[in-house]
Amino acid sequence: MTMETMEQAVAAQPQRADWVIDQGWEHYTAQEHAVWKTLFERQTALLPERACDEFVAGMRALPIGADQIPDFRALSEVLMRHTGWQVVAVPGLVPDEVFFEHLANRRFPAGQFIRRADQLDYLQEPDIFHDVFGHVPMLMNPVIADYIQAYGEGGLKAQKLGVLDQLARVYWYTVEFGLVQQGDGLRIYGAGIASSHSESLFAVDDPSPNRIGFDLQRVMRTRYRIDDFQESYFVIPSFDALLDLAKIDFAPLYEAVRGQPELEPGTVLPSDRVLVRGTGAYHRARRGAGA
Ligand code: HBI
Ligand code: FE
Repeated sequence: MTMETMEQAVAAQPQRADWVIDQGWEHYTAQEHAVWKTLFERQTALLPERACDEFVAGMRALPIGADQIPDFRALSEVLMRHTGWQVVAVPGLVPDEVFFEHLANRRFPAGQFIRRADQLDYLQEPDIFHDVFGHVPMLMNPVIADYIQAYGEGGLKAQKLGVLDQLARVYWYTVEFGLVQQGDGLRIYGAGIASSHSESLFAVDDPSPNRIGFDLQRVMRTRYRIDDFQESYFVIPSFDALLDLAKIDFAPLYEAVRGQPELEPGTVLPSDRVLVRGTGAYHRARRGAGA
């Protein structure tokens, strides 16, 4: 999320400094549970051939099903046993430092609300479907569990150094929009893809986007789109790559990246390890239409 969207989104005053609210599970309406069911069934039909094995395994082991919006108490109980994480409810986007503080302490702040039935495909703030369906299954994996905690710690440091944009890109192109090489092809592990029907199809099956081998400094320089599908996805060879990333001291890298130009989302460099060179057709058509 950009700083601009953040400032608009977090205008309301929270009751608590950590922004945590009660999920109030008992108060979800039948219509809200029905929206969850629609989204859940649509994504579940799509993901077996597209999501990575870890995502599918995490989903199976959690109390997440079609019929009801999940209860954070039940999710946290299972997560705590596996990887020491909890899910806490927040109203929507929270300020960066609040977000990082939660992650650094292995608490995942999840939107309490669910999108309306007429907004199934697009919304600006992370709701319970994005956060729980997209993120929580991956938190069952020990490598991702440590990586996201490290991001929280790294975020607190990056804020002090004034290099949050660079770090946020790493989060964006891994936790939110990451692809992983697995068996016979490229699979989804990023929550922004896994929780989106249209982007799951686009990221895996469409000839338009680039799929480029993940390179940390390259990603730190690459801007991203928050309002449309990504033009490039970055591919890790396996989750061991994230294990290594979680241990890296980013401070010298921020220095190295500072002197280099920023890259537009669709740029392909001669030095890139290109797995799939996209046609770019989708975004070219969008720009042609004045978007
Ligand atoms: N708050 N609830 C919520 N979810 C996010 O993903 C989130 C946030 N606040 C800040 C934020 N993300 C990003 O801007 C940081 O990762 C940089
Ligand atoms: Fe997210």
